[in-house]
Amino acid sequence: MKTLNSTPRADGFYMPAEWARQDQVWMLWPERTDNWRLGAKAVQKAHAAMAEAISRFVPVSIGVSAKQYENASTQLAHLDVRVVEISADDAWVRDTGPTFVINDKGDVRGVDWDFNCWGGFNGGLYFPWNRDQQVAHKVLSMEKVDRYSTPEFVLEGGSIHVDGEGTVLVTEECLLNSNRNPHMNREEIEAKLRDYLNIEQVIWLPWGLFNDETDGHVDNFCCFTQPGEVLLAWTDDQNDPNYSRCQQAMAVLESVVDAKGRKIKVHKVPVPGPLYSTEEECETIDQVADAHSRQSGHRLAGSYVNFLIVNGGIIAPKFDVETDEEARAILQSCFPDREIVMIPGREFLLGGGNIHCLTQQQPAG
Ligand code: KQY
Repeated sequence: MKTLNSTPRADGFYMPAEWARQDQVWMLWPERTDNWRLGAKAVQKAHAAMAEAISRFVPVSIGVSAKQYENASTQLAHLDVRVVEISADDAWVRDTGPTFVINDKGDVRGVDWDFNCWGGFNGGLYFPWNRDQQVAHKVLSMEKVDRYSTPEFVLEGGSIHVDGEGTVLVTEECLLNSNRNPHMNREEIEAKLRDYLNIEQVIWLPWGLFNDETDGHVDNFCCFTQPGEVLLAWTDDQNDPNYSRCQQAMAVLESVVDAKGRKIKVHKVPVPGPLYSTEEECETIDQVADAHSRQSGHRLAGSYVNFLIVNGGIIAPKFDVETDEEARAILQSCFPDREIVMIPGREFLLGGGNIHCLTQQQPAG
């Protein structure tokens, strides 16, 4: 693996859409007891279920710390997944893993963004995060995939969604937040996205979902379902703090065109709930000074948009609420040729994200 001094754009590489053919999907095994309840045992079970669902469609590699290697290998033994030793500070490989880019010859490379734990010392979620910062490098090295790196530019994979045809969706709440790249303005950030994703058009939604602890990652709010079409989390309840966020996103989406000059068709999917954390769920999470504290009664940023597209399938969260079946039908209508597999998503949500945040697709070469 080489670290390259150029950019994907200069070299003819671009980030493909998530629906492009995939070689594998990466995950990381969760173990932080100050983020996951019950000593992380409940979420480890949920991870095994997620690995099982994904591995029906595409090979899965799971990074595990040395400490958890034996436990994870045992819990995953019945599955056809690869367990490799990668230490990380938590399991959010969407944000700590590489963003893969491809060219027209079928070569694959990876972008290793700078990572500051969703805000560093200005709202970041835990300290330290040095192992997280090494994840992308380790994955690329293991795969012998050449690496671009942006030591001067902080970005998380969950804060971008591309259509593979020149357009990226982001939120101002996250990318313009003073806790990411305070030395850069909107134009300078757009220039980085152009150089490293090889896109032409940035669609800036003002906000992500209410109470999203990543400062409004787009992957929990709005995503492309095909070029020119997006799925947007939606509420008609004017008393829901998401109401104005949805309205503002819609106003932007109705007024822009994408890189190919297309108007955007918007599919709405209901925000589940409202969902709140319970006392029982929070009481077994370790309380430590260096990690974001989790209190009961907190409005959770639950979203059906936080799903993963895999070869032939969609792996989406369900929350045991009445909107689950409506969400399934909407996903099926957006992806008529893919099997919709819904798995329980509450355990992931309690840790601050969901299926998309916990996975990273590696496109086929
Ligand atoms: O939205 C994501 N891509 C990641 C969520 C991270 C939450 C950390 N607790």
